[in-house]
Amino acid sequence: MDKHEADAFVDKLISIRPTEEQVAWQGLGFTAFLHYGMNTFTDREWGDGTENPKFYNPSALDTDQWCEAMKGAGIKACIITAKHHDGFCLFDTAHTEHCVMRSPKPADVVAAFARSCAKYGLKMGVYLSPWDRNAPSYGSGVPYDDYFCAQLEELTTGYGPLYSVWFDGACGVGPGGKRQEYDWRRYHAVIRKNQPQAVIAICGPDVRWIGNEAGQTRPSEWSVVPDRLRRVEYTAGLSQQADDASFRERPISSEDKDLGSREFLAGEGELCWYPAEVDVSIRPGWFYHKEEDGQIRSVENLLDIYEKSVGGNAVLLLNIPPDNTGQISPADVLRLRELGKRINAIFIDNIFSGARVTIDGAEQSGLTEDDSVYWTGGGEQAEVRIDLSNAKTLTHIVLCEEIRQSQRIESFSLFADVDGEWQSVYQGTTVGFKKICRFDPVKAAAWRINITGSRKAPTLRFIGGYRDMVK
Ligand code: FUL
Repeated sequence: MDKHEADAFVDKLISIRPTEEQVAWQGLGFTAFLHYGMNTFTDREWGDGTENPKFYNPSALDTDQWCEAMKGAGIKACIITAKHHDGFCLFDTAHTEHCVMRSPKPADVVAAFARSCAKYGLKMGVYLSPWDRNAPSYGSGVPYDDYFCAQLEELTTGYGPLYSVWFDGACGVGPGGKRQEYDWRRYHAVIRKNQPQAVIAICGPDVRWIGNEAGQTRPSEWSVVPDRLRRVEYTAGLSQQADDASFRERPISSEDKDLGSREFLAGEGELCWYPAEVDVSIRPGWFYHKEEDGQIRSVENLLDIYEKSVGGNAVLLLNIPPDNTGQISPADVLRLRELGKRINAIFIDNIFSGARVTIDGAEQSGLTEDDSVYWTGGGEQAEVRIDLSNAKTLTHIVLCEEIRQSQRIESFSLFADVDGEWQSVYQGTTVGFKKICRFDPVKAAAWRINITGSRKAPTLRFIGGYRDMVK
């Protein structure tokens, strides 16, 4: 690429921007997944669809309790499995008898959950598994699409505003060995029509699956990626045969370490804004199993996942499975509360608030406050200086770009003035919506952020400095 081409290429990269729905979704940061349904009562992860609705029998269902537990961790939104692969519906659907209304506890769980979410100020989303091992029409093409869309219609019109509709990539074989060719275009259209503010996640155009279920985020997580990633499930759904060339593009493996560097994107055609979501369970399984009561992730492990996902230009979708009483078990509730306290204790007080901030020598105001003010640089590099009135110990620095202007920062370094010497404390690559940098405690009155590489002109919307008192 000559200079002219390289310039045009960078212009193309920064012309890729999020929709307002994607910006709102990204701002939620910490969200939850609730895997609950027939598997909770059969002690399985994947039901086969032959389960008797009578098996569903919670003794003390309490969706308020779910919300209280989530609030305890600082969670802002949550997605419920309205129907998992076994086809059993947690809502009062007119389209199948394989649902909660035929159980010994005939109450619409999605409706109860929607009321609780509204009461507790949580945004609600739904997971509706396209793969349905119970529906007789599964694998028959249009009749199943009709069925699936009718259920989507119910969910998107009957339960108030949704922030996300989550389509699982797990596509399996239905009754009689039949496979369904999903009509994604049609499914998406139902959501756009009834819930235009909702994002469509995973097998959808708005939110990208991170590529693993272990809670890992790439060290450099880009939201500007090849458009073909977005069409993967789409193409697979529309394709006739599994060995179709476009179908082979389908897996986004965890080996895909680089999805957005300049070098990687140079060989790509169309690009899109497709931000990442990290889905991970607080326990080994997605559903509750009593024998996993002793295997709840530790607070430190959850904090690490939180810092790397929410602070790694992604959204965290932490799964917390209610148990077979219909409540989140006391041990998980406690862990969520501990996690919430731990996060709060670090991030409650921005030590940079009110400090003198200069960028390339010019004073800047507003960047240490969480408001809409943002700064745009004049070149690819910049030096930010933060001067405190006296030396303070920090363990974390948070940086945020203004993603409405795309994602631009490619590399940066943090320094602290320790006894008159600039000491390097952290080296990073991407920033995006939010970057949390953690380092060993350093005491200093002056701090420096050097943006060493960016796509044309970097932006900064927020700079925070924090201290973890536990360290
Ligand atoms: C997977 C499913 O097969 C699991 O059961 C779970 O729902 C997870 C979030 O997605 O594809």
